[in-house]
Amino acid sequence: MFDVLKERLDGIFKNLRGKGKLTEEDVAVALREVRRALLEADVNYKVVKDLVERIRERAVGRDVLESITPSQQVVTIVFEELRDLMGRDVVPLVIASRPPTSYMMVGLQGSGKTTSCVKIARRFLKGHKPLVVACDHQRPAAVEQLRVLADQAKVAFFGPEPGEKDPVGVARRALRFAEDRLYDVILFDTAGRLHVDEPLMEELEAMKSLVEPEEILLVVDSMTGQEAVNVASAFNERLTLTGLVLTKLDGDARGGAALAVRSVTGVPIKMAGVGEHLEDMEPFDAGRMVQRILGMGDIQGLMERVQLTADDGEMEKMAESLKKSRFTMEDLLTQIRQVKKMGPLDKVMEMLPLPENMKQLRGAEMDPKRLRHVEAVILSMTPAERRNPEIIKGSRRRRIANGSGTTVQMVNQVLKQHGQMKELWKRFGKSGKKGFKLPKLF
Ligand SMILES: Nc1nc2c(ncn2[C@@H]2O[C@H](COP(=O)(O)OP(=O)(O)OP(=O)(O)O)[C@@H](O)[C@H]2O)c(=O)[nH]1
Ligand SMILES: [Mg+2]
Repeated sequence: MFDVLKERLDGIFKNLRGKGKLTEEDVAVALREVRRALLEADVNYKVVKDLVERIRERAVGRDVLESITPSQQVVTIVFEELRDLMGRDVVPLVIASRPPTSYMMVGLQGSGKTTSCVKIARRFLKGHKPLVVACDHQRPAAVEQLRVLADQAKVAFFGPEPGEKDPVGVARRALRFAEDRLYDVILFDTAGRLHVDEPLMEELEAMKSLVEPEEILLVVDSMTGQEAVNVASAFNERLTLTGLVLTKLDGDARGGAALAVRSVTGVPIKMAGVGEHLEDMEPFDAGRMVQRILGMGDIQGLMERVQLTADDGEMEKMAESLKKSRFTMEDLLTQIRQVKKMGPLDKVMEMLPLPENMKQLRGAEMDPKRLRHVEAVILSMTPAERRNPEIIKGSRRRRIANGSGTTVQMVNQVLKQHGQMKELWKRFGKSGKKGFKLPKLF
C-alpha cells in the first residue's frame, strides 16, 4: 500500500539527509516535492495545501535549520503532520455500558461492508458473543455471502426468513434473537448502492432509529481516492457517522482517501482492512501507518499479529534460549511454525524494518511450500545438531537431505537462513531496548 508515495518520500528524504546543514531553499525544494507526491497520491488539493503550509512553518524555524540533525527534524515534522492529519490518537470502537453493543456497517457497493462486518465480529470472539445480521436484501447472494463468511470465522449469524424482504424487520427480529441468546455485540451488514441515493439513505435512517447503534461505521474503499471523501461527507450529513473503516489498504492504493478522509469529514478512522483474509483487520493507528509510509517499519503491528497467534509456552522457551544469546535450530523451527500460523508472510515481512540485503527474505524464501521443506530438514537433524548447527558438515548434510526428502542444497540453504536469522537476532538484540522484544520473533 502507498507504494508510490512511499518511494517518492523516500527519495526526497534521502536527498535531504545527504545535505547535512539545510538552507531554507533546501526545505522549500523538498516541500515542493512532498506536495507533488501527495497530489500524485490523489490527496485532496486543499488538504495538501494546508498540510504543506503547516510543515513549512515548522520546518523553516531556526531550531530546525540550526540543529545538528536538520534533515531528521524535517522528517519528524512530516511524520507528525501526516499522522495528525489522519488522527493523532487511536480511537477504539465504542462498547455500550449496558449490552448489547450494536454497530451498523454502511457504505457504497463493493466497499467491503460484508467482509469487514465479519472481520470485526471475529475480533470480539475473545471476551464477547458477537452476532452478525444480514440486512442487505439488495443482492440475492448477499445474505449467503455473510452466512458463509460468518461460518468461516465461527461467528453467529442471523438472516431473513425465505421471502422476507424488509431489512428493518430483520433487524428488529435480530435484536430480540440476540437478547434471548445473550449475544452482546451485534453487527448489522447493510446494502450498498453504486451511488448515494435517497431510498438507501431512508432505509439506513429507519434502521438507525430502530437499532440506536453505538457506532455507524462507514466502510470506505481506499482504492477509490478522492471520490471516497465525497461519499464519506454525504453519508455523514445524513447519518452522523461515528467512525470510518478503511478497506483494501493492502492494494496498490495510492492512499489519497486514507490521508484526507479524516481531515475532510472530522470522523475518526477506527479500523483498517489490510487484506482478503478474515484476520486482516486492525485498529487504525495513524502513527503506525505513517511509519510504514516513511519506511520506519511497523513493529507494533507485527507484535500484535504475533501475540494473536503465538503459543505462549513455545515463545517462552524460545525467549529463554535467546536470553542465553543462542539461536538454535530449535528456535528456527519454532519461528517457522509461528510464522506459518501468522498468515501471509509478505505482510509480516513488510512490517519489519529490514535492511536492504535482508529484503530477499521476502517473497519466495518465505512461501509456505518452502517452509514445509525447511521444517522437514530441521526435523531430520539430531538434537545435538539442532543445538549446534556448526557441526553439520558434509556427510551429515547428505544424511539430513535424505532423511527429509530434500536436497543437500536445501540443507545448505536452511543452514544459511539460520545464520541470517542469528545475525538478525543479534542486531535486534542490540536495538531492542525500547521495550520492543523483537528478538522473540526472529
Ligand atoms: N484485498 C482486500 N480485499 C478486500 C478488503 N476488504 C474487502 N475486500 C474485498 O472486496 C470485495 C467486496 O467486499 P464485500 O465485503 O463483499 O463488499 P460489500 O461492501 O459488502 O459489497 P456489496 O454488498 O455488494 O455492497 C470482496 O472481494 C472482498 O474480499 C481488504 O481489506 N483487502
Ligand atoms: Mg455486502
